[in-house]
Amino acid sequence: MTTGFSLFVKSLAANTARLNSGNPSSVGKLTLVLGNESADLDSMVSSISLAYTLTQPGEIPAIPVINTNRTDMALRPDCNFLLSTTLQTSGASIQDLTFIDDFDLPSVIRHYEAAENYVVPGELEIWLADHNAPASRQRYLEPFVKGIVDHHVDEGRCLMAKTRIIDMVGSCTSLVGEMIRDKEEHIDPVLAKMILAPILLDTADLSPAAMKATDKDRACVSWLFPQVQWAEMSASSNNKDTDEILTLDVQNTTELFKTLDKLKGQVSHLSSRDLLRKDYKQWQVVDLSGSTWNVGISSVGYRLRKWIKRDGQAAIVDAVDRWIKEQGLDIALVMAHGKAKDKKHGVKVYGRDLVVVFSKDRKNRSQSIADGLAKSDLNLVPFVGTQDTEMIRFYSQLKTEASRKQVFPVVKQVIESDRQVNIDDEKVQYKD
Ligand SMILES: [Mn+2]
Repeated sequence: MTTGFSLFVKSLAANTARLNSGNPSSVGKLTLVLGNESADLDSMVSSISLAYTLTQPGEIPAIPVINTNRTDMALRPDCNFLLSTTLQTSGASIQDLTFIDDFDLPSVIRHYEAAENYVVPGELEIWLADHNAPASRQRYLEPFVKGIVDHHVDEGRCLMAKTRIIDMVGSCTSLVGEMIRDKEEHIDPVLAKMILAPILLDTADLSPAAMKATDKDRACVSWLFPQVQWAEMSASSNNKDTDEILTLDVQNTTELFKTLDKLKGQVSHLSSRDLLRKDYKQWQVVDLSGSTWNVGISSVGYRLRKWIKRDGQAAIVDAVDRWIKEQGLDIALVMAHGKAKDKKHGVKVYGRDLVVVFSKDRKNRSQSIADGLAKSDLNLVPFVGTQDTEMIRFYSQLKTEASRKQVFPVVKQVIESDRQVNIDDEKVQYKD
């Protein structure tokens, strides 16, 4: 059966060449659907499925853009596996996808900027999936953003976008799923499995304990479930040996979740640098003195205690320092999270650690920023067994449900309300 989805998937292979053709507008309207720069499964599937549903029959297909370098796919075995398997079933491959380093995005944009006066307005449309403001390195996209579908705190940008769907559900893919469902109740079974996957991964299989799933996520899963082709229960499926064979031929949502979660959790072989860049986002925040801070947050699925045991505190700090230099950061936050054995009860419990590292240039601000973070509702307590310095703080984050989605707004608020205090100001205060 050839469905709209398999036609769309087969069209992916032509996209990169079109963007590199030197004149992308010669074939008419260009719609780019960008995921966010952390490029997790939610982001990738959101941009692919949103590009699919934005494409009208008979029109030139919208182009999903994976907002990370092509080689970085190796750091994301869960994405690699789900996408290669589903795309293959539809007669395509992961090679056919367009990654951010496959073409020169600024030059494509310049082409439309130059043409704006004599090309019909709306010839270039940018859609943001899984983020609501372009990444700090992609700010120049802002005038072209026509649509947003996202589940992060609204950063209040791109207010001219004609579509702004921002709803803090568990998975952005649930919002795209809702849009697809409005147009077509019955979808291709491969698409159903593709969009079900990130919803399960982001909500821990809709687990109430994880407190991530909302009614919209649950509704989307209920809609998708009967449309997925599940594997038949068979005698061999209980055979332990088959556990080692990686397959999407699963019988239910729990098996699908476990397969992907296991892949996503395979990080212990990664170097400190790869751990820092695997799931990374960067922003710009302006403080009360009018100074701009480059803020980088790495989400690391590896607990700090284990990491220190493996590499040592000094090597980790060194890797973060190098990362700060490489990315030009003022402050780097490393959110280490995952299950670890609870010493008291001997059972594995989910927890979070936070490392905050300042650049040398911001040394004089580290105390007030750290104080601001300590006063926040993240419930930070000093990490036991590490040495803090003026530029580095280690914490246990007791508010474990706060992921980067909640932590960034806190950091932003703390920096925005902080300012450079010089010695003269302090003298004035003493006089009072
Ligand atoms: Mn997301």
